[in-house]
Amino acid sequence: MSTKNPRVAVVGATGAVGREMLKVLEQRVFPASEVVPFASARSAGMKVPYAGDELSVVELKEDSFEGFDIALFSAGGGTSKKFAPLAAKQGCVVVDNSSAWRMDPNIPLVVPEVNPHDLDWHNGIIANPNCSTIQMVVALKPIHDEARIKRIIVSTYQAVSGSGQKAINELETQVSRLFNGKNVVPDVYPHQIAFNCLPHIDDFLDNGYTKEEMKMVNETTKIMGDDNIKVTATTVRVPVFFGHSEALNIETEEKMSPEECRTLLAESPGVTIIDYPEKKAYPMAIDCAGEDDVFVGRIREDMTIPNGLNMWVVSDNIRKGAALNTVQIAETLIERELVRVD
Ligand code: 25A
Ligand code: L14
Repeated sequence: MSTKNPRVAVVGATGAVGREMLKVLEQRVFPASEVVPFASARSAGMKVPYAGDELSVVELKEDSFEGFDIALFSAGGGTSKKFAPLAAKQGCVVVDNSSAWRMDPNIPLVVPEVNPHDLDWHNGIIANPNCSTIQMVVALKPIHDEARIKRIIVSTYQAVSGSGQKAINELETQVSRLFNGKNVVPDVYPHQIAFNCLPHIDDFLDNGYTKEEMKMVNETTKIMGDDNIKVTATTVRVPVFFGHSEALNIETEEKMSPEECRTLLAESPGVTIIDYPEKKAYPMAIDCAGEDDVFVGRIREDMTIPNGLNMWVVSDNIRKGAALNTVQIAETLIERELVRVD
């Protein structure tokens, strides 16, 4: 085994995110000595593309991680709960894309542009945050460092790819059936998603919020390392295939002008500014799909409070929101020589 050229397991490799993980590993020339795709028994033997080749999917079993250094998981919370501790026990560091471990105080929750130092205290499992949270904190961390964010009000416009390949197929099928005058029967979502907006992502909780909304509230303070930031969220599913969009309203301790904010974000890692109203230029999901950065535009003053800003933030939820961030965490682990389970 080598920590510079790790053997990598991709768990959930047939899913929308798993396939993108393989693509990102290839595109970034990740220094793996070997990459092996795992999924459930029903996908064993299926071929998935990687590095100009086709890899054969292997059924995930309890002893699968023997001889692996890093495992990238995206197979749902249940799979992560069961298999991530087994992997860590077998000496394989897990970067997990599910919500299973994110709020565990013994598990770092990491966005490499924001809190890479939290990787230093990992115990074999590292959690990759929720997609909507990732793009928000990449845009807001530089502002928080300069002006101290007190409160965030966020409304999201989330693509169907967040709920996996089945949901991508569902939107496609519904659009096509409706155009052909046929009825639609919702399956993944509780209601028709074609030509509609659903203010409902993940399950409802007793407090009236959805789990997705509470992920944005709780994960943000953990990643930013500041419990004083107040977050309130409304998360909405829209009929878009790839790319989550977010309207952010923030209140800061210190004043920051829209111009200062643009200049600051333009030089921040992982952020691209598209903010030219005179040219009708702003970030849009259709342009951001397939890109790596978090795109920010429509930066303007909130004129109802002394220190407030509004902005529009878009990113590819399957890339920066999931697969890319996971691979960046693995790259940072290698850089910092942290591919070790003690
Ligand atoms: O909300 P969470 O918990 O944080 O989860 C986030 C993501 O996890 C997945 C889902 O992604 C979601 O977006 N997920 C969540 N809950 C799940 C659940 N209860 C769940 N997945 C399964 N069960 P997804 O749908 O894009 O990817 C799911 C991947 O996880 C693999 N998997 C599931 N159970 C597993 C497991 N892997 C190992 N062990 C287990 N016990 C799953 O593999 C998939 O890779 P699979 O064998 O179940 O294959 C699913 C079949 O779907 C088809 N398919 C999928 N993607 C594509 C595709 N076909 C064509 N193109 C594609 N891109 C194939 O037919 C495949 O066989
Ligand atoms: O917690 O359906 O990472 O868009 C992210 C995608 C939960 C579901 C998570 C979706 C998931 C969400």
